Amino acid sequence: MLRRVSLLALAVFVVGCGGAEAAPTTPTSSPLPPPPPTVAVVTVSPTTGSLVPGESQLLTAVARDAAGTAIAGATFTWSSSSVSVATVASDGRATALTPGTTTISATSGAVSATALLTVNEGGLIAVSGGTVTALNGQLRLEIPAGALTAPTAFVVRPVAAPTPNARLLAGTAVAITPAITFATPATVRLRYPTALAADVVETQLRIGRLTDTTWQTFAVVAPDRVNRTAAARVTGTGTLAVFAPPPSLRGYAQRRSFDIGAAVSVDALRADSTYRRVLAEEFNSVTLENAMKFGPIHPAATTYAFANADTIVGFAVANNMKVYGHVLLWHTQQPAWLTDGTPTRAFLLSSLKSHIETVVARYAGKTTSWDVANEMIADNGTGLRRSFWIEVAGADIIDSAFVWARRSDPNARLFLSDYSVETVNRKSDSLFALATRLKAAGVPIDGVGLQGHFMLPTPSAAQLTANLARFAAAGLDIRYTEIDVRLMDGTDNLAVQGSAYGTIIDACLAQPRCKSLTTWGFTDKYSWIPGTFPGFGRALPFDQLFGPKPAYLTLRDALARP
Ligand code: 9MR
Repeated sequence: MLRRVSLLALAVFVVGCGGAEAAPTTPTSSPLPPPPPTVAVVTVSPTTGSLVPGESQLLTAVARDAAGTAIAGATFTWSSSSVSVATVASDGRATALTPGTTTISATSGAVSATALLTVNEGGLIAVSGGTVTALNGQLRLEIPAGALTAPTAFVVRPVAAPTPNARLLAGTAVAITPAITFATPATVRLRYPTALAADVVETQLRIGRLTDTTWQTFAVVAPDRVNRTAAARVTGTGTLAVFAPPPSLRGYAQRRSFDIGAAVSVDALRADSTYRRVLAEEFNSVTLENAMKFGPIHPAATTYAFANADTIVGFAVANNMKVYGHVLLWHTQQPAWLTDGTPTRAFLLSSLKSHIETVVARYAGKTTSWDVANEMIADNGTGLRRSFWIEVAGADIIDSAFVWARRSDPNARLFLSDYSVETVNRKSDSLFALATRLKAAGVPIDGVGLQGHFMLPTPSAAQLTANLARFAAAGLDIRYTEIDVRLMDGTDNLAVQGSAYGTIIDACLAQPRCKSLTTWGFTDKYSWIPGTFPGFGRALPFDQLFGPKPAYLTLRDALARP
């Protein structure tokens, strides 16, 4: 049989050769290779994908000519529309990085095709040694017999927020459906797919069980950084959820006992659920941007308006965030009843005293610190600003403000804050002189707030570090209290801005007495900059759509470093 086939093949070969010899013309030089077929259509498969961070998926592309024939050896250029969500290698392998969606394109010739890739937050989960597999964002949990009264297999999938209550637990739930019953206490063990997420396991991880409308959380035990697992003992019936926090500023800051804060606008907080979500996920402290200022909170001599401040403080407490009180003694945003006419020293002293006693005492136990005196130094840097407080009441009103604040809340850290004082310069020299005078006089001052309203170019690391060092050496804490880096409209310098944010936070992290950085707002959607500096904007780490900018990533990288 074999032999017969070989003979037949030989016969065909001979006939073929003879045909070629009989051709009317014989080429005199070797023929040019045929032109590559024109690509008419590209297809990519699969056209959609769903991964969790750390997973990857191979996409394949095929190019066809106008006749629909696949073109062998066609080459493709791969790209991802959002490289922070997922990257794609030259062989079509997409690797998921952070939650979001991205369009993966394969281009051959002038023709492209795309696949939509969704990256979900999530982790892996196992119960009492059960096995788990993860594929394309679907997690399958095999529960060992005896651990549960329910059937032994469940599909586990990432969900955005099963109930509004889920948001009370930082992170996003990975839920088991349907509800399951643990006949006896069972150990739930989970593993994170990325090293990044593992870094926050110890401080951020939550395991919860949904009963009716409330989440009962279980303490996470035995976190194991090497194997990236953590476990909890779980009992009862309900939908079990694992809250796997996305890597956040807050998660990393918490780990190093650092306060990463944002100034909060009450209007945005009330109106914008994305604002609320990002604020609570990314920050562990808030400063009230306006709601505790003298005019807004004390509009008439005997009237206080606490509602806005209460709203922000309530949000912070509910989300386990620190509250920085801002501000008691300042020359701006004063109520007319205080400044109109010709106030006397006695009137200003008694008004400020009762103001501080009322406001500081009301929030005692909720505020961890206060900006007691703000912007006391003259803009030309030579000594005190000649505000009406100082002109009428005298410089010792500053001393008194600190004393009244300490008496009204003995646990709050008390700060003196100013702007254009971030490097060693004439103004910061005056701030240093004031702060050290107060401290030497026994006034209860704990530190200075360097506001940090910057534009490009920002100071060098050495300039920032030298200034921090002298306040620290004087026994004062230092904070960056109002950071923003404004950009001129029409310029494309987000990367430069990002490294500026990195330099600023690195300077703080390198100084043991600098344990806090607050940005003045956090999204360009609600920043004071465009209204005050026309032609400038984009000063904050999140853009107007709450997308993280390079500045966000440099802050996060800095906080994540050991
Ligand atoms: O961001 C605040 C803005 O909404 C107010 O209109 C303004 C009023 O003066 O105050 C802004 O916040 C300031 C902060 O309280 C003190 N340092 C400078 C800040 C920017 O002006």
